[in-house]
Amino acid sequence: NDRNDLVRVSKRLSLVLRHRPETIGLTLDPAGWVAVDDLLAALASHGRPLSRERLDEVVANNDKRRFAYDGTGRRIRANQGHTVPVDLGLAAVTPPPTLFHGTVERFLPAILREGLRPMRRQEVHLSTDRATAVQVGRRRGEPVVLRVDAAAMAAAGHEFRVSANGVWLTRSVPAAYLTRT
Ligand code: HQG
Repeated sequence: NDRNDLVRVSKRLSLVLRHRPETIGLTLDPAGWVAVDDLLAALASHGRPLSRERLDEVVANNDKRRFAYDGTGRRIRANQGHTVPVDLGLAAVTPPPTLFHGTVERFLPAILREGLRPMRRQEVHLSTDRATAVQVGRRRGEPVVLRVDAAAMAAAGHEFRVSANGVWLTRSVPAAYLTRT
């Protein structure tokens, strides 16, 4: 059905705009942008044709607003979640005092030892609300939610950025700032 197709296209876009642009012969610019014309041509030449109208629908209706056009509508990028190195050009901002991270029990020993690390991604992903963290953790099993003392981190000089779709990003979270909830 249509919803499943939107999800399928969103996953394909996540793959090429966050992780493996080379699989369809694309290169992202340093800020993660790619020309929409190039994206559509690359998808078509790799057997995954997508119309501009359908792309518009995916961008507009995506549950997490994962993708954004630039001001001209000629370029597109993923709002967050990259594994390829990109500089999104987001300004460092003061975070809310508390942020949350959703994970699972099996990662806790390592996390409490070495803190939250970005792993394959460029940054650690945090949310302002607990419910989102529960959802994020649930992707991997029974969710465990960690509270991040963002106020103390900011006071200690850690930088925070917020993506266009409201995900809070930071390079790492030392274990001292984490509490299991
Ligand atoms: C864990 C999805 C061991 C971390 C979601 C997580 C999010 C450690 C996993 C976004 C660790 C990395 C990101 C350490 C962290 N030792 N494990 N020191 N530090 N971990 O997918 O936050 O749908 O890269 O807890 O909704 O789960 O794709 O990060 O379990 O917003 O748009 O290592 O991805 O968004 O996993 O998810 P991920 P995440 P999208």
